[in-house]
Amino acid sequence: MSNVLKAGALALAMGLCALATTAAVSTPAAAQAPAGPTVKIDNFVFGPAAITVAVGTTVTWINQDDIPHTVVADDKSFKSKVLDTDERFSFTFTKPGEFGYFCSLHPHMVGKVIVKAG
Ligand SMILES: [Cu+2]
Repeated sequence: MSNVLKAGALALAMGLCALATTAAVSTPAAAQAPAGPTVKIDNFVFGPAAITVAVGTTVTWINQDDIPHTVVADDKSFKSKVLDTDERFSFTFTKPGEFGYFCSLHPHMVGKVIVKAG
């Protein structure tokens, strides 16, 4: 449980960092930093490839690549539209477990969200 809390605090700190960083850049897409943890998509890679969150956490994927990608759960429990550069997809994980996902345009791109009970 303390690891989850630490992860939450780290994500919050990272979010504040991102907010401070993007504040100077007045692009509309960067104007609103997501509240929860983020997974960045860049150079055909989900980063971090695996993320651990508490039940109830909303994870936001941000496509920072210059080509389109998607975020699709292995079990199809979530599925984004095609995300162009700087577009985002968010999903709230309400059940514990390990949720693998991939990019349907480039199926070799895979990641995982590990959801821990609170
Ligand atoms: Cu892709």
